[in-house]
This record gives sequence, structure tokens and C-alpha cells, in this order.
Amino acid sequence: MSGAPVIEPLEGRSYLSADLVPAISGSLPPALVTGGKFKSNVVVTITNQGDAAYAGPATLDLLASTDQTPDAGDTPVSSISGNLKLKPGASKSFKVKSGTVPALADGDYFLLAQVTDSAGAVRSAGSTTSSHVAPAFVDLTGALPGPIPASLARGASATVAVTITNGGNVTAKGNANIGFRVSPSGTPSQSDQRLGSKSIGLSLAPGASKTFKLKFVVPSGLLTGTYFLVAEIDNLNAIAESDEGNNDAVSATTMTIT
Ligand SMILES: [Ca+2]
Ligand SMILES: [Ca+2]
Repeated sequence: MSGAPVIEPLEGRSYLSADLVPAISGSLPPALVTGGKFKSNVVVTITNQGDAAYAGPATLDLLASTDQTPDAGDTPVSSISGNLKLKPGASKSFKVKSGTVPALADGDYFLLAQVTDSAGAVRSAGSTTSSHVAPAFVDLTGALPGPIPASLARGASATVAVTITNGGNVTAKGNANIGFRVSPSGTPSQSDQRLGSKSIGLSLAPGASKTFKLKFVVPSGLLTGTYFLVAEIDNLNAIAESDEGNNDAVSATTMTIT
């Protein structure tokens, strides 16, 4: 039998202490407007991962950061302070329902949650996804999802589907004119022959797409031939956009005008 006594090494012992650790679930919207309001489903959960109960003041700071580590370059988004009571292993959740986007430079930002306890211990967690922060902008683009008529006589009309997407970070609102043209090469040019246009009332949320069925008439004077169909979104430029040069949608197939 072994006679060696079991001795717990003294250096292995530690004082009992609380340890407030934040975690973030949910995310901010992928596109945020500088200085604008945001809504979110973010929940910050603070868990006492220590082995002693915590009771005392604590501060939860939310920061916007270009990386997932807090540092002096981060920008405060909001802060809550109050008394917190948490037994070892217990958690408390805080919903971040809305807020204001700080005046940040254009870029991608993570949300950081930083907890400071009464002893000055700081623990943090970062969101897994980032949000792109930029001043308010609208950018319309278009697509012709097809099909388009394979053949059309001059003087005839046709109805085609035109999909409009707002790639901006605020709602695109206004009356947009959709101008149809025919392109022999498939590379749109302002010298393409015109088929007429259609005005539509537009209200498109950031990132949203909508498909419109639009009718055009082939002018009797159009030169016969085989063409790609071009739909230029907002061809009278009633809606200001960050990029006015990406508004031509080109059909995947050609149509023969007879
Ligand atoms: Ca555009
Ligand atoms: Ca425009």
C-alpha cells in the first residue's frame, strides 16, 4: 500500500471571485446610415463565470470597432450602468432594440460589448458579423429576367418583366422612368434606337428588389434586325444615386424586329 499522503498544493488554490463575461447574439443590419437610427435583434448576455456571487455596480458599453478587439480607437455607441446581482453561473440578458449610428468614417464595423465590474475588471465580446456604415445613398440597378419575345413586328407591343434593385442603404422613393432601347451588340449605348418608356412609382427599401411588368411599343420607323433589349432604370434621372452608370439592364436573349 502506498503510504504517501495526499496533499493539495497550496499554490493551486485561488481566492473565490466573480467574473462577468459578456456574449453577443443577433446582429445589427448589414447596412447602416451614418448618424441614422438602427433597429436590431442584438442581445448581450452577461454571465458570471466566476466562483463567487457578484453584487455591485457594473457598466455595459457598446462600441463600434473595425475589429473584434476593444481598443482606444473604438467609438462608443451606447452605455448602460446599474447594479447587478449574479450568482456563479447565472446570466442576465440586455436587448439592444434600437440606437443611433455614431458619426463613423465609411467602413465595416463590428459591435463590441464591454463589461466593467466594480473591481475595474474589463471583459468583452465582439459580434460575429460586421455592418457597413456609410452616409445615406440609393443605387438602382436593373435586370431583365426574361423571357423576351424572340420576334416582334414594327408597330407591335410587348410586355416584359423588369427587376429593379436598390443597393443603397436608404429607401429609394420617386417616379422612375424606365427607357427601353434596342442594342445590336448587347453593349448598351446612348445611340441605341429607342422603343419608348414607362414611368413607375418606386418605393424600394435598402437591398430590396421588385419586378414590374412593363409594356413598350416598337416604333414603325425602327430599323429591322436582331437586337438585345435594353431597359435603362431612371433614364430621366429623377432619383439621385451613388452610381448613375450601372442602370442599363440587358436581355440574355435577342429579339428579331421585322
Ligand atoms: Ca445606379
Ligand atoms: Ca438616377
